Amino acid sequence: MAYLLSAAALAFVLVAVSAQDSTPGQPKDGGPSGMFKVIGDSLVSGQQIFLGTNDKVYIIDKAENNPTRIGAHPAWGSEYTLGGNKARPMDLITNTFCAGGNVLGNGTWVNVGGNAEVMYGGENTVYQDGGGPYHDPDGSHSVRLLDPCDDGNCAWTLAANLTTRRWYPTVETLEDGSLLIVGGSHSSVFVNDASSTNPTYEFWPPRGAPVESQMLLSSLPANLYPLTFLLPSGKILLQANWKTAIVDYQTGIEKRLDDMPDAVRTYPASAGVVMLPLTPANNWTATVLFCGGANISSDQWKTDWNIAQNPASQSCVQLAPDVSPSYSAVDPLPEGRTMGNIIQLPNGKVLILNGAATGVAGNGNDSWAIGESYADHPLLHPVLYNPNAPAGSRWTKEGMSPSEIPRMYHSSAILLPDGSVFVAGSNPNYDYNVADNIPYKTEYRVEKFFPSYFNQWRPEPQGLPANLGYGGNSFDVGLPALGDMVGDVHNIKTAKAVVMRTGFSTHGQNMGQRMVELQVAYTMNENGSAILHCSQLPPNPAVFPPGPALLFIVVGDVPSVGKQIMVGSGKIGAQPVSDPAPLPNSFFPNTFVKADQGNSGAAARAAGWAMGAIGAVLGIVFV
Ligand SMILES: *[C@@H]1O[C@H](CO)[C@@H](O)[C@H](O)[C@H]1NC(C)=O
Ligand SMILES: *[C@@H]1O[C@H](CO)[C@@H](O)[C@H](O)[C@H]1NC(C)=O
Ligand SMILES: *[C@@H]1O[C@H](CO)[C@@H](O)[C@H](O)[C@H]1NC(C)=O
Ligand SMILES: *[C@@H]1O[C@H](CO)[C@@H](O)[C@H](O)[C@H]1NC(C)=O
Ligand SMILES: *[C@@H]1O[C@H](CO)[C@@H](O)[C@H](O)[C@H]1NC(C)=O
Ligand SMILES: *[C@@H]1O[C@H](CO)[C@@H](O)[C@H](O)[C@H]1NC(C)=O
Ligand SMILES: [Cu+2]
Repeated sequence: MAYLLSAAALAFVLVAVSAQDSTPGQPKDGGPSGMFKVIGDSLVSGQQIFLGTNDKVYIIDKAENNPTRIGAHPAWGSEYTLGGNKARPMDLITNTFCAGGNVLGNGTWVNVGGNAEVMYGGENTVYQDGGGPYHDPDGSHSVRLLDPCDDGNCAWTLAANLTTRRWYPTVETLEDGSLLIVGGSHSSVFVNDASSTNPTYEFWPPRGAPVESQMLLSSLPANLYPLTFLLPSGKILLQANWKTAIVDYQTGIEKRLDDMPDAVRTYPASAGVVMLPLTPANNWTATVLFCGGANISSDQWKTDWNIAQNPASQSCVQLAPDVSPSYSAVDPLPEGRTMGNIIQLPNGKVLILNGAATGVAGNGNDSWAIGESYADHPLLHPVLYNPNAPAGSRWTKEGMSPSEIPRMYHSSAILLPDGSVFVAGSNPNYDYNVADNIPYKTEYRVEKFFPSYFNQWRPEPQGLPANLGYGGNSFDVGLPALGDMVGDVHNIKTAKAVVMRTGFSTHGQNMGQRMVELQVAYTMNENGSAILHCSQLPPNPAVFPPGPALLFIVVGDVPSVGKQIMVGSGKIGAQPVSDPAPLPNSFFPNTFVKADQGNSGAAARAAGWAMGAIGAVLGIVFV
């Protein structure tokens, strides 16, 4: 193998270092790859979380007796600063107990619904106005708004109430950047029944009276937090209990697809559910993956048997609703899991963590409950799914170690810009509870999980845009000294640009989570640097609805640090769309092809962080 010390490459590295502000560099706060690390205290329990800015995660709990106070009452919200690993309490005003949320096309986050005011011990009141011990007025039809900020000065505000009360609603961002708010219940229940259910959807900003859904009416009782996905067709995949439909919310027409096989996936069975990456290779066709949950029939959702020891389902199925009405089985989970949080990673793989091997979501004072938990046998080990691996070998635990913290009911997880996963919550209790005899206490510890790429040198893309639209001109991203950074210049052929929304995480769902791969071409330079030519998003906002997102460049299996960008016009309303400009043909110089003969480049390929770092410092180019 020949090493060539290149003065030009060295100069380039020095320039790159001084221009670090605009280029995502290496993660500032890396950790051991495949492992969890406790990073801080969330102050309130992380029942609902979302990434607001590059540096802030917003945390929403239910109203309960958290020792952290704000004003005259306990706090049930906080803002977590990733940079300093410190949280500040925030006032959520009304009771956010099991609310839903998502982001508008203009960047404002919305948290909707919740429950009535509570008394000590989590006892429900009849709807009240905040006179109880926690000063948490009825939140069941609240609309709470937040414009995330980095200066520590933003606050939640209340907008006009929803038309109806919604406990456990789902919120989906539509292609015009407005929100669809789906289902829930009018009152405090474990699962819905005919008298509690709110079998309707409505919009925000409001578009009048709620619309009744036959699908929600026919999916009792396990239809709280119904599963929704905006499809590239502009229609909504709606899945609840054993039923499935495509809903055209413009006309109210619902088309039935096949029933869900094997297990209930909705709350409280709580499978991990995610839309797999929409890519040029699959023509941006949606496939939704459902993993785990519980095989509980509609007449078994009573608390007169020991649900906490019911084995969770191992079944994984997928559905491509625009292609076929039928589910197909894919590799089952290594072990049955309920309440798994499913996280789309920027390299296309899917991580599942948190949850339990037996039981379901929910809590109660039943004699068989574990403390108050309806689940038991926490699963501490994450599992990784590779949708592109051959059937039979898609799941792995390799290179990953377990957490020490059970994450049971009311846990959450989201991807962060550095590619790590923020993990919070767990509180299967009526009220804040850290009593010694309670096995699953109210949990405030925040962890990060570091996927395998945390021991590899990360691509350092230059010139990432701050905005992306639908179609139009392409943009160029510089990739300096690719051979040094990622071990092999041939990796340029695998380079991807991916746009991700990390979503609003609660109850095992990340509402709005999705990943779109852009069309790309490359120009590899003889000196080892490269240009990645990238199209903007496909000219269809239903592929990726407008609003904030993260943009990553992935080379080989390794993502850069992501940059927060704005997708679309930055406004709610019809999004501008244009034909995509053609990309140049990809180019790879002959010199590399020749030099490669008789030189497998194995050492370079094997080079991890250390080799990349040495190469970067010395300006060595592998030829
Ligand atoms: C590498 O080559 C490209 C294309 O000729 C050039 O634009 C770039 O400046 C070069 N980079 C370095 C570090 O010499
Ligand atoms: C986004 O739109 C909503 C609804 O009109 C509005 O309440 C909010 O203030 C807007 N946010 C921004 C940042 O303009
Ligand atoms: C559950 O039991 C606890 C402990 O006895 C009590 O404080 C609480 O009020 C009960 N909650 C409900 C909703 O029954
Ligand atoms: C929402 O409804 C509650 C009653 O549940 C009422 O007290 C409150 O004033 C309403 N809020 C707004 C902003 O209209
Ligand atoms: C689910 O449970 C039913 C009995 O309630 C059983 O007939 C069926 O085989 C089970 N399905 C699976 C996939 O285990
Ligand atoms: C890709 O999808 C678009 C939009 O649905 C369709 O018009 C086009 O024919 C598809 N292309 C291929 C190659 O299937
Ligand atoms: Cu809940």
